[in-house]
Amino acid sequence: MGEKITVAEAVGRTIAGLGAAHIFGVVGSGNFHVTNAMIDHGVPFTPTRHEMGAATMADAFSRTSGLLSVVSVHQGCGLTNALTGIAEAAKCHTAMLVVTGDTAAGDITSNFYIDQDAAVASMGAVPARIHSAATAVADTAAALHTAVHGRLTVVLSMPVDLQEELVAFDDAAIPRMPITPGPAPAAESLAQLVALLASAERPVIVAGRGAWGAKEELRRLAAASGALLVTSAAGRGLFVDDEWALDIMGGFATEGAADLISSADVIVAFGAALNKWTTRSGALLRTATTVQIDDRPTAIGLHQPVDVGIVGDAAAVAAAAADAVAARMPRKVGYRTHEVAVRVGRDRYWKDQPFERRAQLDRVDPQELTNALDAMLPIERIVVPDGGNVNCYPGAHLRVPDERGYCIPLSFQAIGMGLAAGIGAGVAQPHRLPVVGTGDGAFLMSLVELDTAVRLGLAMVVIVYNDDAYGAEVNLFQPYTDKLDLVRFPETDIAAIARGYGCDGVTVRSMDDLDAVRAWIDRPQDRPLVIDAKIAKFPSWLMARRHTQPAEEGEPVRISH
Ligand SMILES: Cc1ncc(C[n+]2csc(CCOP(=O)(O)OP(=O)(O)O)c2C)c(N)n1
Ligand SMILES: [Mg+2]
Repeated sequence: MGEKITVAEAVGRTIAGLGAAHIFGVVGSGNFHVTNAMIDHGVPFTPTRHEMGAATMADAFSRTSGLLSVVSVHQGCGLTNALTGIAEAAKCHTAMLVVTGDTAAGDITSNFYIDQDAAVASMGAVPARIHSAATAVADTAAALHTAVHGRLTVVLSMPVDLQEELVAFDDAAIPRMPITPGPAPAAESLAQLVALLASAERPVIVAGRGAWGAKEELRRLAAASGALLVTSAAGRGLFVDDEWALDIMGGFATEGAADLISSADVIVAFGAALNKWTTRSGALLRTATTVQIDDRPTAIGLHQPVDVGIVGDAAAVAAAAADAVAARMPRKVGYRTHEVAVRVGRDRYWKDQPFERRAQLDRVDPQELTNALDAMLPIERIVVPDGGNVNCYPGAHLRVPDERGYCIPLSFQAIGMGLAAGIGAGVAQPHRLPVVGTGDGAFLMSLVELDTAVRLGLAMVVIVYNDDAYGAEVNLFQPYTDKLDLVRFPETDIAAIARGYGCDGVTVRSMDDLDAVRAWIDRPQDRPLVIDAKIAKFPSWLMARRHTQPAEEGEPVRISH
């Protein structure tokens, strides 16, 4: 039978018993008891200053650790504050469980009342709820299993009246769900893949986040096929130690890397969505025969039509194909010629690309600044880019140690997620230095979580590319109008604000000012360093490229960023 405890406690103990790794949250009356129950049963808790920060930290924690994170928020307004972070996690298929209070069924007069299930569903997350005291443990276990096994963001609503009811609880009776193996690939489509790779002259294999578990199998397949390796932004870092790998495919690729990819005759994507960013709106795939492997049937062809779609596990498909290609074509050269080796060496990283330095009076060139920081900061880092004009500098120039050393919280393209994502990723990997690259607009939108980082004693570096503006908007609209006051701001002393929070703060107006950063790195670190980098004001190479490249035929010019 087991002891009698409240539903709130039973929910918390079930979540703890099923192995949740960390909770991030803001506690109110509706989630007080459940959060305490999880903590009491061994799940570490990080109190954040805003629910959006909690959701974003949890998302980044899960992405970079592969473990289940929990977000704990108050009902109604606590949940709505978290919605942007929940949408981001849902779009990125993060296994994350949000626990939240809810008003008692039918109590629409409560100030906290909203239709939580509808709100959550419209974010792309899965609504779940505690239906009764008798089903509380089963409801919780089902929600958690849906999150973990479906790689989904699930929101578990707990009506406040039910939370107080008593239920018999027994740890040993928590339902557990075995992991079921993924679908076996169809023999026919596997044979098509093998035939294509065996005859390809310039094959490229691209891995997304869905292929993280298939690193060695993919390297073997690429070696057997004479293929170059590359990742999507979400999968970045997987092949850092492979000499035949480019860094990132898509908007963040160097021009030389993009040239090598778009010259491929066969492109095979494993666990990558092939969205418009990865493919440069399809331009990188134009001449290749394309194959997409994903364990979700719905992912195949979702963003880009492909020639062959294979539903299957990335590692299993790669291993089977590697053996078959090697047997059919021993010692195949493919794309791995001496000339291509030289090009890969030259064009793999942005730090090696020539550029025109554009420093302005008391303002540094953002590319020169980023390359210098890339060389200066320890490679045991987690790079987290925010959005905006400047996002390509941290996003593409800062190198990463491996796939867990990069977290790009831009699936919803919301600015202001970088700082919290850096904190969540840092909590997941305490041996690594989070390095967040953000604009002044995104930073000032979200800086309240500096308090959380300081409280945690977290060593991290926040590079604020400060142009006193929503630079993306300035650059986007400047060609058409001079009404730009609404996206420009007076100078803000971000280093002083950061010091006020208890961080170290450095203002950079010239490259010589980076000496202070060097000194910070050399000291023992127990708090964030915020670099207020006053940067020269011009469109980044990423924005400039979008301005200069003609829209694809038939494609309307889009103003969305
Ligand atoms: C939450 C959210 N609000 C607004 C936008 C639209 N937006 C995109 S970039 C940007 C400006 C960002 O400014 P900043 O962080 O300073 O970076 P910059 O563009 O100046 O480099 C805005 C407002 C968005 N993407 N997300
Ligand atoms: Mg700005």
